[in-house]
Amino acid sequence: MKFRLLGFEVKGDERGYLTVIEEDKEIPFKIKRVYYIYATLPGVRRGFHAHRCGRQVAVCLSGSCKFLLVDSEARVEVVLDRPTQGLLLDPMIWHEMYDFSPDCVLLVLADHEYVESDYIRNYDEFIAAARSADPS
Ligand code: T46
Repeated sequence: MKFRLLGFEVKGDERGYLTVIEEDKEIPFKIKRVYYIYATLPGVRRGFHAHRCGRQVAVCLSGSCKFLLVDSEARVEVVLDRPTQGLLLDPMIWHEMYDFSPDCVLLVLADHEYVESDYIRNYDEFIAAARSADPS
């Protein structure tokens, strides 16, 4: 599956911690857009799509949440619960986010502008497209 967990360095001293993420360094692309998801209500499940071309890195800055990731060959659950870890999502990974803690702040860095045509929101269409791209 085309996801990867990225580890970010912790710079700490007696005042606390600082982590830095830069494009083409810790983030393996140029950052075109930043958004964040927060104050998610209990029981909410979001996402339910794959991106055709866009790449993203999700970082849980506070609290925790889970991702369900699906591609043509596997379904994986990933927990994000620390600001020093990023979930790299390559194109054509179906993702759903859930179990947001009340304090969850989920930062997402994207290599693309927001365009609806980059989304596949129908699961059957996604599975058919993923299987035809990777028939093995
Ligand atoms: C993704 C997951 C992790 C915009 O106007 N601009 C934007 O850049 C974004 C991301 C969203 N919006 C609008 C579109 C909707 O009216 O904000 C509203 C909520 O977006 P959406 O329902 O797509 O949110 P999620 O949580 O289902 O998905 C988001 C991203 O859209 C998606 O790309 O990978 O987070």
